[in-house]
Amino acid sequence: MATKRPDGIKDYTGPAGGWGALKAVAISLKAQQIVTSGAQTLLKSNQPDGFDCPSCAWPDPKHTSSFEFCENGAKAVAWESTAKKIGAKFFAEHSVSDIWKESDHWIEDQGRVTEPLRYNAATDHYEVVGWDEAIAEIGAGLAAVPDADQAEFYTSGRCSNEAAFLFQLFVRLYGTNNFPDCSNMCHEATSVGLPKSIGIGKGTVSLEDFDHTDLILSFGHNPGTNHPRMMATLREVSKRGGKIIVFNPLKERSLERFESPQSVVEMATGNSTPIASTYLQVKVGGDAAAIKGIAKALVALDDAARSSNAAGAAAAAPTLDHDFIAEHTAGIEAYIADLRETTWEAIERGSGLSRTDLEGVAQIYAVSKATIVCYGMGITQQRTGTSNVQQIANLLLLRGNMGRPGAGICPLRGHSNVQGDRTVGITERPKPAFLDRMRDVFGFEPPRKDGHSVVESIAAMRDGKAKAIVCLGGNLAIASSDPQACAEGFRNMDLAVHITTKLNRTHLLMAKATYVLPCLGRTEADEQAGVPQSVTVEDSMSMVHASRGFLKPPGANVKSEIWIVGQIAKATLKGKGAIDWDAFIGNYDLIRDKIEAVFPDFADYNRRVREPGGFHLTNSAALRVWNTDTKKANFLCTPTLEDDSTNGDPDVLRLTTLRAHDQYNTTVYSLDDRYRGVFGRRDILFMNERDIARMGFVEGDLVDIATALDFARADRVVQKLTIVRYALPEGCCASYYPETQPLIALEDHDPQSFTPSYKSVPVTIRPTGADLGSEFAVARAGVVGRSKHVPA
Ligand SMILES: Nc1nc2c(c(=O)[nH]1)N[C@H]1C(S)=C(S)[C@@H](COP(=O)(O)OP(=O)(O)OC[C@H]3O[C@@H](n4cnc5c(=O)[nH]c(N)nc54)[C@H](O)[C@@H]3O)O[C@H]1N2
Ligand SMILES: Nc1nc2c(c(=O)[nH]1)N[C@H]1C(S)=C(S)[C@@H](COP(=O)(O)OP(=O)(O)OC[C@H]3O[C@@H](n4cnc5c(=O)[nH]c(N)nc54)[C@H](O)[C@@H]3O)O[C@H]1N2
Ligand SMILES: [Mo]
Repeated sequence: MATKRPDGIKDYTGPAGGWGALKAVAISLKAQQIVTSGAQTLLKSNQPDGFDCPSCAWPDPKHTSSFEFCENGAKAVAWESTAKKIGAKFFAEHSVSDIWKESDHWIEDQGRVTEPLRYNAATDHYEVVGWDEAIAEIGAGLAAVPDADQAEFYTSGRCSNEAAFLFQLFVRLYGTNNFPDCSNMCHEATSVGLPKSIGIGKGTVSLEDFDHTDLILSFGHNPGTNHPRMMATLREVSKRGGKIIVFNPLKERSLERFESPQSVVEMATGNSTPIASTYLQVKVGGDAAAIKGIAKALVALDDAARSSNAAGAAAAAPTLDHDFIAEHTAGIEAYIADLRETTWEAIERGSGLSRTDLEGVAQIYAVSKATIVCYGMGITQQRTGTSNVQQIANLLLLRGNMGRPGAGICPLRGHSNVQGDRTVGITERPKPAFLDRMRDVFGFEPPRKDGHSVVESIAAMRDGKAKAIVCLGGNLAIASSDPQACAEGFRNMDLAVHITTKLNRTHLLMAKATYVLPCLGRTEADEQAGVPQSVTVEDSMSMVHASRGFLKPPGANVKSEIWIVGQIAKATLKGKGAIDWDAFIGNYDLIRDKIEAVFPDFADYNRRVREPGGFHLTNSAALRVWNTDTKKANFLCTPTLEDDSTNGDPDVLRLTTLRAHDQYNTTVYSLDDRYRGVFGRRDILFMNERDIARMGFVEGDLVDIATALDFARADRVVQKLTIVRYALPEGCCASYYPETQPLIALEDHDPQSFTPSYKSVPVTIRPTGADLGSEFAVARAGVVGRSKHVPA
């Protein structure tokens, strides 16, 4: 049909990458008014003597001599190193209520915050305050909280190992383990699920493994947008004949075809490289069923091989690695029994894929010599996130694909240092052995009680159980589910402190006392006591390396995160713990010495991190050392196959929430989503053509969507979305994060890891009705219309 498509919607038929990517970079540099300095800055990202790109956690290339082009890394760098700044004049001209009325994009796009700010409730303006005054007041405010467990300390994964380590030292001396962290909304299912399976909560592969793999199974990630530097690796694997099997409900352009902006030939001839050899459009939330299907088929192939061998026919190779299973694993019997009991009918219904397709994958897997499974948010942000991750581990263990070259598990981490922050102690459920090390090294008894994750801290804030919050980066109230709970929570606080590069909407939710403290970004030179300092970060593959910015900071009053954390610690603790915070602030090597003292893996930290490319942290599972309860890798079976939140009702669709191509989490660079054919808007509901017709709609209709789940506070609605047809399975739909946040109840999360189920929201759809109104409507002005959820 050649019907006219809605405004701003086009069919995107080209490959990902290519000239479009180069053009997008030029546009970003221009928008941030940094065309020449920006280009020089980009050449320093992810180089041995440069800064770590603040965008994603994909590792640096092996040959760091050449600049690795990345469109979205370039956007992140341009956004941070913008020439735009805000200070006293801006805040005198704009009240907080006025700023609130602007879009999220507008708020961040005003530029870098250059002065410490304190909110004045009488005038409704932020006002510039001196550092000494701000720090003294914050210290007094934190010290006044009656019980340390009534304070929350959030981190977003851009902060360095050094800042994170100092932050957790301060907070544990203060007396709590309340460390809500962006990881709680992201790869928590990995951190909780994998230790039980393989004894470590991280991926086991290194970048070199991709040179030796012949099969990649990719579940629920969109690298062309979120890990663009991974595209070069996938392209190499595809070019040398490796197979890539994709499981994703949406057809994502970059997983189909990629044109490398670094390849002269591809750019000149327009001959792009195919990525997926097989593309399976699994149902939203259907991955566990799909994985079980592959495993079941693999076991059946193994059975067949055995019986043909027993019958004396031509020798058939077993498809399971029986030696590995016997030597290294526990729990195979129960796991296989569960697979045998699981019917194909249930697998097909749960996954939306056919038995034939899944058996086909098993046949390819059965002959692969080395397999890597990569996965992202499509797997973790589910009610079954933890068990999804464990299913992936099971599948790899069946063929011994752990701890040998070219094989392993590869969770694609989010923020550039989210993994490092966890490694150095940002965790609300600390292990006793780590706390013992903290005690021995620093001579104090750290709190032992588990603290709050994101969901638990927002609940505590909403319910009046928390009094103060300090946010080391991020945009917690917008990134979290349930904006209303977040807004109520922040407004309940006696004290809120935000350490940040830019202003965002969380900073506009006023506590009794609220401060915004401006900090340096990765790209900027950080000098302490006249000496340039480096920080360190850990990537998705456990490589730790240094990062040193070189740009001039945006203002004399913009301080390093380490300096700010150290000053708050001094003012709050007043000598408690006898830590020489000034020494740490003056020389980051001294912080690294203490990290090394607490974590022996970091032995010789200061020397090793100065070597180009840094060093690799020991990964026990990669060495086939299993730090689990059984001292083996555990097959863990999950009897439940399907997330049955739609209750079998065909009018309830499963909504997944996505990042657009021009966005970094809650930061929206522009309203385009090029590879999905969306330009200049985000108020979109992607639906399957047949669902559109079956429900009596046509493309372009304006609809409201409501959650079908009945949590304590029902009536969660997002209004005025435009239906756009898209290649995704029937029964599923998709829209953009964070606009859809009002649909997700705080209580709707994976019970094991507390990861919100952002990727599986059961929704009903109806023609747009009367405006329901909500204060959060303004947050998305011109973007999604209005949303409302009513307190019980
Ligand atoms: N440019 C840019 N880079 C980023 C970010 C960014 O926002 N912008 N964010 C960073 C962060 S913090 C993170 S965590 C990562 C996120 O990186 P990704 O994990 O790639 O994140 P998403 O875009 O949320 O979703 C990924 C994919 O999951 C698919 N999906 C949705 N539901 C399901 C499902 O049920 N099953 C399966 N198999 N697939 C599903 C979607 O179609 C989409 O292609 O990227 C990091 N890098
Ligand atoms: N519906 C839905 N919700 C989601 C997701 C989803 O897929 N769907 N994804 C979830 C995921 S994976 C994540 S990780 C979270 C993200 O949650 P957050 O990490 O809290 O959010 P960001 O948008 O990355 O934070 C951006 C802000 O960080 C600040 N910032 C930027 N750079 C720096 C810096 O160098 N230092 C400091 N101190 N501050 C800085 C700026 O103020 C900027 O506005 O969102 C989660 N929420
Ligand atoms: Mo993330």
